[in-house]
Amino acid sequence: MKGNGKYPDKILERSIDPATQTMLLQAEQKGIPTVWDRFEAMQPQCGFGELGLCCRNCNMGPCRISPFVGEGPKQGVCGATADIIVARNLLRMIAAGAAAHSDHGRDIAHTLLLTAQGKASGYTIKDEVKLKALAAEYGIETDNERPIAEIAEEVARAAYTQFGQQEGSLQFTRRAPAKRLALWQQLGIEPRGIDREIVEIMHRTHMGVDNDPVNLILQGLRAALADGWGGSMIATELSDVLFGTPQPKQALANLGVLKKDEVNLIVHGHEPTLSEMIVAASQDPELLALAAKYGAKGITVAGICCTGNEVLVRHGIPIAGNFLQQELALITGAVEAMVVDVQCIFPSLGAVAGCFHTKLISTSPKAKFPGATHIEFHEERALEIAKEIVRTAVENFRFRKPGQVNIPDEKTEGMVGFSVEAILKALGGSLNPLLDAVKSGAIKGITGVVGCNNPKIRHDYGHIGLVKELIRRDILVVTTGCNAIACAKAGLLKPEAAGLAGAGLKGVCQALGVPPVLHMGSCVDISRILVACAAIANTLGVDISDLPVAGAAPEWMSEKAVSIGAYVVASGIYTVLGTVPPVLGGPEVTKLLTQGAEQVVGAKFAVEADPFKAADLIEQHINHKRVELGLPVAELVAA
Ligand code: SF4
Ligand code: MSK
Repeated sequence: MKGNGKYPDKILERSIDPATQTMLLQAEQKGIPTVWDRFEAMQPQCGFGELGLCCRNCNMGPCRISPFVGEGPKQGVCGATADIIVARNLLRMIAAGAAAHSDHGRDIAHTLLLTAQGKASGYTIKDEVKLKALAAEYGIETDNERPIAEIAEEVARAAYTQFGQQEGSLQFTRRAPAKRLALWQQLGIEPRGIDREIVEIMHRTHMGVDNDPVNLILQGLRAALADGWGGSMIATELSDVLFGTPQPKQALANLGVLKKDEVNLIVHGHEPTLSEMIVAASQDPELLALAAKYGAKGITVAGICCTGNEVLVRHGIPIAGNFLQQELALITGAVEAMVVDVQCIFPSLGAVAGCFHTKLISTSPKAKFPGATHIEFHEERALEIAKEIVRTAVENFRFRKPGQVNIPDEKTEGMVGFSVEAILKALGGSLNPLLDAVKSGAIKGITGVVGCNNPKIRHDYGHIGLVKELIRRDILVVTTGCNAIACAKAGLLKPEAAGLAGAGLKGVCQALGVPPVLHMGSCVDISRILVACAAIANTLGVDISDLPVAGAAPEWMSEKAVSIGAYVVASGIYTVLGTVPPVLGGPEVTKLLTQGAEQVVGAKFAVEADPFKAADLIEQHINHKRVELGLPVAELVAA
């Protein structure tokens, strides 16, 4: 690729996002290495690792299996084959991903419990209707006479039990269509308790335990289901109860949301408990007065990654960027504090912050970082701690060096906050208008496009290429996580983006006044997509695997994404990945995931890095499902 006069090829090849390009140039000029430089320095990456063929599960190893025909060892020291090693490694990724989401869910249950007991500071129950609906699901008395706090305490305890449960089933799996549930039971993959399934993965993948790749993968699906229909769903539902169920609102996205003349505080990570309080504290008159004293016109809170998505969809707090922009946000020189909780936070941030006046503030006892100041967060003193953090940022404003400040101009407006409840409201209270549009072919199908960024793929190119191509083909897109942020930056969350959609989808969006890409929230909010699919399948009296729907993660990188992919496929949804998971060294495992799974759970994985070819795969799949449902099928739209 030729440079464009403004940026050299190297920068243009790294990202399609203009704000990111501006900051990459800044990084280079300032001599600050970023994730892309480290990725380049890491080349060539370990071929054994890429194929999933190395094992360190015991100290007879490390072992690595040669992928070459006739050459090198074909078994580990214990006799483990390539497929056994690949399956075990994949399962451990699922365990870590499911643990991360679920521990997040547990923390939200903890906050709800403390709130109900009057022990948490600053939190209230924001959605009593949802609380009562959840209580009813758990079989908890919701009599009108019953104090809300009492119901909330029982719901929090009921959610807690889902983690340590040893037998029985997870309550929210009851939301799945009866056919799906029966299939999980028949396959022996219905999750019993969230922690139990994760622990069982760690047991089974210990040296000398489960050495059947198929049996291993089935346990991976069970733990992943415990994430999607358990830990993640608990996180979403209880967050809605505590912080409010998202409703459509306008918000801004990209690094241009940072303000030259205000205190800028970035919240980054995944959990909404602290970021909610930071938002409240940033409006404190005393802190605003302090900011004014130091010459700042106000306090801007902006998000990165999913902690950002949580406050974006609930409060319209601007989002500064997605995963690969976290270092670049600091390189603007305009950030007084970056406050991090858990997940997706680069250990490099402290060093980058150290090049500026920026304070990196870690807050979770579970996640400390080099170069960070640790201000530990506890719900019991949430507002007080949030104020201390905001005060730290405000106090730091006077140390900002104006000569170092370079905020890119780009910020794009979009509509966010499409919870299932909000979608239903937009549809007039019933799924029927959506189903009618799907039945007529105006909307061919629905695809959830989610997941991270990954320097293996040009930043945002995989996301935006695929989403634009899908809406052009009349496929409605629902999105979460870093894809949602990419779409916001690219203007795809504006109702006017309907102009980029095919005629059918455009008509539906214009009639409803919604964009063709619906931002449903953070990574744990992929559980909202499961709930929507279950509701559609239940309304039509079919299984989720019968629906003209698909999933995609064009730039995924995290272990959480592996768990997500596994629960989405186990829920019956065909899923296309943009980066290759480390499984290709195991032919049996690869075949199972990309072919055999279809016969087992009614869905499978595909891997396609080219977003246009990925759109072809998805459209073909959706058309196939439409034929099976007896719905009209239009000709394939060429890429
Ligand atoms: Fe090697 Fe087997 Fe030990 Fe893995 S479990 S390190 S393959 S001996
Ligand atoms: S933040 S898990 S990089 S989507 Fe949820 Fe983005 Fe992936 Fe983290």
